[in-house]
Amino acid sequence: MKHSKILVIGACGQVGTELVDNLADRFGPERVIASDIRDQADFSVDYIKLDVLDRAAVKQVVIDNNISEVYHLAALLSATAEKNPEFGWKLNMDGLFSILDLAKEGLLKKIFWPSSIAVFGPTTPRFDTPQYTIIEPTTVYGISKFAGERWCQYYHDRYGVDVRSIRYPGLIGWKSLPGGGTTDYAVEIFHEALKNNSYNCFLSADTALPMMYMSDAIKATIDIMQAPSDTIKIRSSYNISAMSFNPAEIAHEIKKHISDFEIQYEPDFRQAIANNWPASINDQEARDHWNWKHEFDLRRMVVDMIENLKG
Ligand code: AKB
Repeated sequence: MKHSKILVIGACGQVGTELVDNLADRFGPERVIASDIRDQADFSVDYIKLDVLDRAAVKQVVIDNNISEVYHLAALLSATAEKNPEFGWKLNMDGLFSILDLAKEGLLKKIFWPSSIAVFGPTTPRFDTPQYTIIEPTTVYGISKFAGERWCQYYHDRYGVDVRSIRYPGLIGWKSLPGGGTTDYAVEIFHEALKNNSYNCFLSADTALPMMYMSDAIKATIDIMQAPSDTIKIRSSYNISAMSFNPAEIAHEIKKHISDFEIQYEPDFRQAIANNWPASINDQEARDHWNWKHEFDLRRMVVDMIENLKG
């Protein structure tokens, strides 16, 4: 019998590039297909150009390739969506419906779709933010993620769709650059520190945000998809957490390795976005339900980032 395949949509992004390699290592490259809006991309697995808003094309790819699982990562992140709210809403919502509806039709067995800490807003408790709390997002990205969470829960409850989701914090990795997020400074800072010994940060020194090293985020993503269905008790999206730090704290940690590193602060429009997000997250439900556990804290993450970026 031919094995069904896994499709990653939005594979060229920060999470996708690492997720594809991990899925290929775990399940075999012949079982993974990467897709994105670009004409071409360099993956160790088959690549298909695909616009998630083209429903007919997505359906054809799913049928032609015997796809049973989709990781749907294509989205405009917080900073980019603020610059183009209409398209941010369209891509983030219509893209999700395109995949949820294929599962509703019975063409997909399982879906992963990421939500974000951006669902939280100024009325949410800022520290140790619980799974269940006040949720009043203020960005287009946050509103789309919160609406998406409710639709995931609805499609699960009403149509039995096996959709699984986590609220990503800021993600830090060395294999690819992020694009369009408010937490991107925590990746840029390493590149600039190694190239110029200096970084001009677009958030203020004391802006603490929840963060996670990419290897932990990939582990959480694959773990939640591999967990037995009855352990996934939340079908909107799970809080997950690893560390929390502000720009001054990460700069201090980097200085231990690059002693002449200097940081300056020049907050821009992204400061207002970060001000409304939690500083730290409580993820007890994810830990209890499907055994989520992080490995990297700030110190270990900085060592690993610098080692790998130095090459
Ligand atoms: C962003 O900054 O927009 C993202 C996120 C927290 O979802 N990294």
